[in-house]
Amino acid sequence: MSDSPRDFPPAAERVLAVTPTVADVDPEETREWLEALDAVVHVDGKERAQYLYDRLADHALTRGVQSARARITPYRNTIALHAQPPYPGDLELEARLGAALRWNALAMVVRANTEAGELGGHIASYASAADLFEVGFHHFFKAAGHPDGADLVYFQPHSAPGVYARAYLEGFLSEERIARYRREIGTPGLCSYPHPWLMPDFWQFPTGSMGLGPISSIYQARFLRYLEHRGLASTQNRRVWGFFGDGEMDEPESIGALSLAARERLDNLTFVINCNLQRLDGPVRGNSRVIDELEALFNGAGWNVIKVLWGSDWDPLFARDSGGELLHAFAQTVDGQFQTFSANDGAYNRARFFGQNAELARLVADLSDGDIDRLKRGGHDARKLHAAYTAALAHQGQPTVVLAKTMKGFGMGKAGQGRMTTHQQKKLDVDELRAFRDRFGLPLSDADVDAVRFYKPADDSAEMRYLKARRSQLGGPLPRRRQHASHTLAVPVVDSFARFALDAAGKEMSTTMAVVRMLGNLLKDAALGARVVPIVADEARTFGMASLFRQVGIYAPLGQMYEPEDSASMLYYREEKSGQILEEGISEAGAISSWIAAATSYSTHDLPMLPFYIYYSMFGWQRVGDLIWAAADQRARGFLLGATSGRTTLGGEGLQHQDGASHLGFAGVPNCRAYDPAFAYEIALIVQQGITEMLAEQNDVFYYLTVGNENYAQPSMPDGVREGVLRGIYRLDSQSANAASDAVVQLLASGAILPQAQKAALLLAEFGVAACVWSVTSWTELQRDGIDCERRSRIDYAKAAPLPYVSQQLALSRGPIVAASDYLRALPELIRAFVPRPYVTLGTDGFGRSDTRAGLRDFFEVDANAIAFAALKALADDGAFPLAQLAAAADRLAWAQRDPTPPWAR
Ligand SMILES: Cc1ncc(C[n+]2csc(CCOP(=O)(O)OP(=O)(O)O)c2C)c(N)n1
Repeated sequence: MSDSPRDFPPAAERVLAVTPTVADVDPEETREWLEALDAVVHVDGKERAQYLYDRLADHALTRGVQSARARITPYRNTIALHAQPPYPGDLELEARLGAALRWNALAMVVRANTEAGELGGHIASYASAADLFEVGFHHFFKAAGHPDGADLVYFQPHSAPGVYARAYLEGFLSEERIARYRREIGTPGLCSYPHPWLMPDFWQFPTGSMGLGPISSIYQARFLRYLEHRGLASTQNRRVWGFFGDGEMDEPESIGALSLAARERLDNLTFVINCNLQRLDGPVRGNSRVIDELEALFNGAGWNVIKVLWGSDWDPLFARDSGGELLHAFAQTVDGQFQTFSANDGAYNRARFFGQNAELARLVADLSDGDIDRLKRGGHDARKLHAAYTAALAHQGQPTVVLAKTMKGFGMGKAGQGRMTTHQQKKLDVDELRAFRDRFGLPLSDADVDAVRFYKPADDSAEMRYLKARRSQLGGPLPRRRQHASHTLAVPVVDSFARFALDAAGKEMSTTMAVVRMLGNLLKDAALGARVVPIVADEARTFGMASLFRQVGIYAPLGQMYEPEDSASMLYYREEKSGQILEEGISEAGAISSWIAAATSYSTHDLPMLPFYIYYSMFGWQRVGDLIWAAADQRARGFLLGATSGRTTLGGEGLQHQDGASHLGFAGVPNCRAYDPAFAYEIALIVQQGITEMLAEQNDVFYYLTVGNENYAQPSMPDGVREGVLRGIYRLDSQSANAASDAVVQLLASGAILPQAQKAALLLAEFGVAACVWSVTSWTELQRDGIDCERRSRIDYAKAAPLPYVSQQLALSRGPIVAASDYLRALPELIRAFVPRPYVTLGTDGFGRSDTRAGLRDFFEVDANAIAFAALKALADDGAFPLAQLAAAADRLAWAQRDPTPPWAR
């Protein structure tokens, strides 16, 4: 089959592509039904027609007949012309500013790719989004200086050049700086996409990974409400705006929390979807209409939907179109075709769109081809957008989505408007640049254009004064990011929340129990308690947190509208408007989004909070790794608690539940301090240090702790261990360390495997081997210190090389070193370079499976027997244990008949 254009189906057949019905077997009958409806509209009016239509739809349902189109309104603007408020701005000045912004954004990308080689960047996305942003900047987005407080705006990431262009006109970014778009090393430049880590005084929200912006913004809007309902901040007049792509809406994260936004009635939230109908490779929905699909989706989720499809110059056409020909023609046009219309000129559109029948042709008979070419889509018309945003602000009880139809590469002419490849376009030739200048009436000479010079109108020009006046009216420039909270919080002493852990005296307890108890105590702290945000994803009972339900309540914006089944119980399921726990249901992505909102509250609300999100470590880690990365970019401060962690500590749950890798993932997150503590007092010290670092010192770090659900004896805190606990390693017991014997071994272990190492030490004593046990609280912190020392030794090569902390500690000991954890071997391997003597690592490589803890530890070879045997073998290799005795040891330690296939191959 040929793929030439003439093989595409004619318009009449294309109807079927967007109308999900079977073929029309009786067109005459169809026409009669449609005419009957037309007659009702004509004679009795729309209201009556609506009534009949709804009755018919209800009746149809009783016969099992459904309509897939029930949630789709006609393909025109939701706000009728007569309902459109007068435009409050100066359209002429805004157009001039818009032209300057478009030019500078384009120039930034073109220069980055001509002067500095292939740095990448996007022109076409901002070309489509410019008016969506600018109407917001001129008339809606409130900044920090506004009496209502600041709005929070999530910008479409690949439209970042437009936001930089504005900051350039506002004087925040210098010309030198914008000339360094996508060049961040050395002299300050600009990051590709919004990254708070790299531009901490500017960007607030990292949106570069598609889908994270939508879900984060929903939970941000919810967090605004949470603060309000808990009496912590007044946020009722603040708004969250999210600008996202229509292609981006395919991401599960984009749509996964839509119903939450509706359920919680987040009318402080507005999404503006840039429906330029294209994504990176091609049309978002070539064979149907993405706007219809999104309308149905958002409607179904309970949102208020406002469509902005056609610009003001279409109004007279609609007014003349008494027969509904335009809507009929739109109904027959799929997005792939709309894209082709936008890539072609007025003559083409007259022939191919308006030329479909005489009535349509008549509608544009008095327009020139140039006029037809200039007919705008709604997303490029400030008046239409203003009307939509105004309606969104006025709408109560639901979040609003504005579906704004735009053209990708708008104004790029033949160089890119509506072209399949426009997303990736980074360069324009001289003719194309000049055409762009002419299209937007920019006052640039040919020489300016040829040199792609940036353009800034004079400071005292009318448009610049307008730009500044509008922003000053709205409270100042935006985006701007607060780097530190204006106040710090008093850090509680460890005793106040963890006395029980310091003096555990051998009491059996799991580390999960310990941390939950500390959390309960911190919630009672006079200074800090109200700022603690416990977050769970439907696992509170698993982690023994049910007591917190009663203690601080579960946040529920509508309160508790039912009598809970367990109301008679002490620990009943208490939901309330001012509840403190964020119970997110089964949505790890939602829960981490809440955590991000709380963990960045010091910046977005100048209100430091202390979130603890406790979750199944496997699901939190594997599922939402990208959101954790975004949290790190955003300089989140808070605690992530990976509970039921480890591959052998979570018994029966099996392969999909057992986490053996999360610590390796966090090793790659530069501002995360990750710990695998074994004892309750270790947790107490780490939590206290975390609070100090994040809330008092205001360092942009967050803490990850793995905790387990295995009960074992918790010792009281020995003296002098604080530094070691925090830096990553300390010696637990030294009773046998100084033994005169040659057979001395060092056993390093973390978390739930530490008690196994302690048992191994006892086993080794049977063989005359002195074993010294070390608790490794953080392999990753040790490695960071090690690589830092190693690097410093190369920088200050003339000086004595600094010794990594782990090397210092182990230097005083003797014998081979055996390390074990409940994670992959790669975790203890992180420190191999800094371990002074022979080093053997044990870990849980492979798929988990269901069994008892003992069975699993035997299988993965991280139990006391395996550790003890590894120690004996290492000693034998060193000549410190007789080789001949290994066979007897293997028998004693159940090592004699191991399966030759390793666990990771089974
Ligand atoms: C998770 C993720 N996947 C892929 C990309 C690469 N990417 C960047 S922009 C883009 C297309 C965006 O299309 P759309 O959302 O429609 O925005 P438009 O530029 O058309 O306005 C893609 C695939 C990304 N940034 N994030």
